[in-house]
Amino acid sequence: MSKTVYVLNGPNLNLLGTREPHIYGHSTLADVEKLCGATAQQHGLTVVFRQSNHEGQIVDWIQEARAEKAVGLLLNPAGFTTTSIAILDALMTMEAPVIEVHISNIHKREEFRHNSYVSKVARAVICGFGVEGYALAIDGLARMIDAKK
Ligand code: DHK
Repeated sequence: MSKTVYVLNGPNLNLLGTREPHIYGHSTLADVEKLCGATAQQHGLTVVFRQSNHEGQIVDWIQEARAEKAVGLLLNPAGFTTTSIAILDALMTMEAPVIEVHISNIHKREEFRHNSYVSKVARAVICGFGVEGYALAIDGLARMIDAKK
């Protein structure tokens, strides 16, 4: 059985570390990848970690996660959170749990960030913990899939 977790990151997250650090912190995306890898390893899981600024690319990777029978999918949809029906439709095809991650607390921010399409299909949502949210999401996912055994 696959033990792979896909961690997908949307637009502008390639700029982590230099992008509005008062909101998103000082860790880079490479730091987040390391954090995810180390956290997943504690649970005997491996991570496929990707980032794209392009909506269709993210849809392709969600389809890949499904085809590869990933045990879970973490998605920080970033700017596509409140706009992308295509990403929502792709997520609706996933049988494995989808966890929505945001670095910042989107509900404390501008109203246009609040209405997430991804939340309509996500099994769980983590926001406001900074990049630590990725590690918390992997821990939570590991418990979720363990409980099913
Ligand atoms: C990241 C973004 O790029 C924004 O578009 C979202 C999210 C918030 C985050 O907190 O990780 O509104």
